Amino acid sequence: MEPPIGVIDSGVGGLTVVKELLNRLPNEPIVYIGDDARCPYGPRAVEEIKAFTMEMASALAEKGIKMLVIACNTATAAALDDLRAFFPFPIVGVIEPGARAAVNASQTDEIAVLGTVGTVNSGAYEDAIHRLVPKAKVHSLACPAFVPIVESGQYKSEHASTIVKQTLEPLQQVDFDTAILGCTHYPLLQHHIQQHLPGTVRIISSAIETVHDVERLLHLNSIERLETRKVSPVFYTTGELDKFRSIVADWLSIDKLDVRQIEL
Ligand code: I24
Ligand code: DGL
Repeated sequence: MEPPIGVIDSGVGGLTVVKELLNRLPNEPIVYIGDDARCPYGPRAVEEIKAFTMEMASALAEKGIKMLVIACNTATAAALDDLRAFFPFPIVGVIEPGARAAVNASQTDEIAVLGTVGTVNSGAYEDAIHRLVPKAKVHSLACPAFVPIVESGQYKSEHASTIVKQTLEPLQQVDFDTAILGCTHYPLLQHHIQQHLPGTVRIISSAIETVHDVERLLHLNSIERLETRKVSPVFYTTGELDKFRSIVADWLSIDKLDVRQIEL
């Protein structure tokens, strides 16, 4: 068996990236770790997030992977540089691809970034945007109430709409034409977010952009899988197996689910 693409996340949010990978690269084998036992990463200290992310990457490196995708924005912000310096395989984060898509979409070079406290405090999106367009203006907003709303399953509710409206209020004084959903969970709130931003604002979610980068890097390194017989992805969780399995099943609708537990 050839080594798969590894995907790591703080929990189940990274399944949004897996879904896009399965769509665009159906022949690629995938192994995923979700650190459900220690989710969320958003409010944690940088050093802790670095250590947890390194543990997940090491666990996959031991199993053998040809490439790593850090599907979590908070983990990418804290640990991408460290991991790139440490591991020999190519590593893709979710921040650079989202930043690139945003500067391409924006006509005014004024971009809003929504993310967890960890992602916003890191300044990683500002850095990535400024590397591409030095004169861009970046308006970052931490939205700490968003992940709990999604994880409580209320993301479609009127309550969710109210929380989104309140959280986005500081952006009313700000001019921007593009907003980045800088967190795995926010695409589930996209409808509410769009509703409480000016109608002309373009919303960017990074999952699709990230998979473009994966495709490019596979090709560049000549490590694509050429065989077309499908292989089913393998999912590991550090948390409760049954809950994890039901979210994977619900989100990905795969017929043969291989879900296991792992200790880091
Ligand atoms: N969505 C997320 N996390 C959860 C959840 C959810 N519970 C319901 N929904 N729980 O993230 C996190 C806690 N752990 C506990 C241990 O097991 C795993 C989960 C967003 C997922 C994005 C892919 C709502 C829900 C769902 C299925 C699909 C999508 C979704 F049940 F938002
Ligand atoms: N996966 C995280 C992110 O994209 C959100 C959940 C968490 O805080 O761990 O930032």
